[in-house]
Amino acid sequence: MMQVDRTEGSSPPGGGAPDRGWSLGVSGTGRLGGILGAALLVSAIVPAATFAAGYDPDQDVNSMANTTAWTGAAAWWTAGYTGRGVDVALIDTGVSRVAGLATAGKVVYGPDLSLESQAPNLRDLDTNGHGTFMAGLIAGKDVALTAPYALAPASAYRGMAPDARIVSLKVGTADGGTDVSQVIAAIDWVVQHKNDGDLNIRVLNLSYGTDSTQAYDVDPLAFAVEQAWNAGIFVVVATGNEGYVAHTGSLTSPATDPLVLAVGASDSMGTSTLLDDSVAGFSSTGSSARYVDVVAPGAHLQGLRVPNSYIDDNHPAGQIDSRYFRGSGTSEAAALVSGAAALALQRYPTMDPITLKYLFRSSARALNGFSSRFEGQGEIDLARMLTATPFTKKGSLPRSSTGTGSLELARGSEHLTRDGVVLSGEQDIFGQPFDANAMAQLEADGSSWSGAVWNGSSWSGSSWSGSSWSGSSWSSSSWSGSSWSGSSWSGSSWSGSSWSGSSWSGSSWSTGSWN
Ligand SMILES: [Ca+2]
Repeated sequence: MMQVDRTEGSSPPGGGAPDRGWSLGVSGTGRLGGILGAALLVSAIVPAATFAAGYDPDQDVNSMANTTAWTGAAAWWTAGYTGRGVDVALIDTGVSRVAGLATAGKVVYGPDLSLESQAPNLRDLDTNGHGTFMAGLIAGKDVALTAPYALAPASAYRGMAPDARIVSLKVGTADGGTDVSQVIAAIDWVVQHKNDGDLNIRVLNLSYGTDSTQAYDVDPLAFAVEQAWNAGIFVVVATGNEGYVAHTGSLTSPATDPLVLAVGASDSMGTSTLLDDSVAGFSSTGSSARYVDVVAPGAHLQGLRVPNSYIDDNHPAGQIDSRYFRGSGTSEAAALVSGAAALALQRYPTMDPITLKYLFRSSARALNGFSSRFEGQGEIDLARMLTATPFTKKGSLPRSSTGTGSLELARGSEHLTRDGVVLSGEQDIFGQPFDANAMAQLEADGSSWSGAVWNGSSWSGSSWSGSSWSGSSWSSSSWSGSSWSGSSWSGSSWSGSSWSGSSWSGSSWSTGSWN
C-alpha cells in the first residue's frame, strides 16, 4: 500500500474518534515500497535565532554538510560507499515525508504500532518530530545532493548514508508516549521481516531507553535486542542523557546490554577538527559493569523539521528556519552511528554485528581527559575506520539475556497513563498477560509474530479499540492519540530549557534538547 497522499497536521493528534478499520498489513510486503521517514535530535552551539535571517549550513560546523565531512562519512562516499542497498530500521515516533526524505523509495513503512495507528491521517507519520529528525541524520538526501556527494553544495541536506533506506516502525505518539511492550513488538517485527520483499535490514536504530534497573541478563527488552543482534542486525542504542552519575552510572536500557553498540554523545566544540572534541555534558556515564562503547557527534546538529509537530510547537527555540531544527542528545549520536554502519555494511555485506562493533571501537579516537566510562573507546573516526582492517576479537561474549524477567521492571519509571490509569504490571498494551518466559521462547524461534498477532492480540483493526480495549484492566474506554501521555514525557523532560542536559531518556527517547 503506497501511502503517498497522507499529509501531516491536518488533524491534531487527539482529534476525532479512532478509526477502527485500519490494518497493519504486517504479514506481507504490502506496505513495502512505500515512502520515507525518520527523525532526529539536535542542539545548537549557536542560538537558532542567529540563523533566522538566513541559515547558511556552510558556516555551521554542526550542519550535516560539515558533520559528514569532519566525521569522515564523506570519505566513505568518495570511496564508493553511500549506504546503497542497506536498510536501517528506525523504531521511533514515525517519519514524515519532508524534503530530504521525500524521494521515492527513501522510506519504507513497517507497521505502525503506536497509539496513533488507528487514525488514518496520523498513521506512520511523525507527530512528534523526533523520528523524522533521526531519519534525516541517518539517510537524509535532498534532490539537490548529486554525486559526488562530498562536493555538493552545503545547502543540499544529507545524512550519513544518503543512499541507505529507512524502514520506519512508529511506536511513539505526538508526546512520545509508548510502552515497552510496543517497542519489543517492533523489534520482533524487524527480526522476522528483515528480508521481506527487497528489504535488507542490517541496522536497527534505537534512540530510546528506559531507566529500568533490571539486570540486562533477564530483561525482556534486552532479550529482544539480542535476538535482533543474533539475527545479524547491527543494533545501535543511545545511552541516554543523564550526564555524569557518580559511581552507579546511568545508561538507559537496553544500552545496558553489553552485546549491542551503546553510543554516547560528543560535542564538536564548534570546530571541524576532532582533536578538541569532548564528551557532551548530558551524555550518560557508564557503570563499572557497562561502559559506553563509543561516542559520536550529538550536539547542536542540523536536522529535518516537521512543521507543527510536538517538538516544533513546544520547542520553538530549536527552529533554525522553515526546513531545519536543531537538537542535541544521544539519540542524534546513535543515528549518526547507524548511518555510518550502513556505509560499512555496503562495503562489507557479510560482516557480522560483533565484527562491525569491533571496527567502530578499534577505530575510535580517544578524547582528552575523559574516562572510558564516559567515552568508551572514544569518538567515532570514520576516516580512520575506512583504512582499518576488520578483525573479529576472539574471546568470550557477554552472558546472554534469558528474557525471563519482568516486563514491568523493564519499564522502569516510565508508564503510559490514561485518565489516571497507569499501564503497569505483566501486561502489554492491550492488557494481555505477558509471560516473559513463553515470549522469550517464541522470540528465540523468530516466531513471536504470527501474521498480525503478537502476544495473543491482533495488532490491527478492532484490537486497538472497542471490546478488547475496554476489557483491559487499565483502560475503560477508547482512546485517541493525544489523550495518552507517557509519564516519561511529562514533567521536567519537556520543560523548555531544562530539557537540555536531561532528556528524552529519563524519558525514553534520547534527545537532550531542541535548540
Ligand atoms: Ca571539534
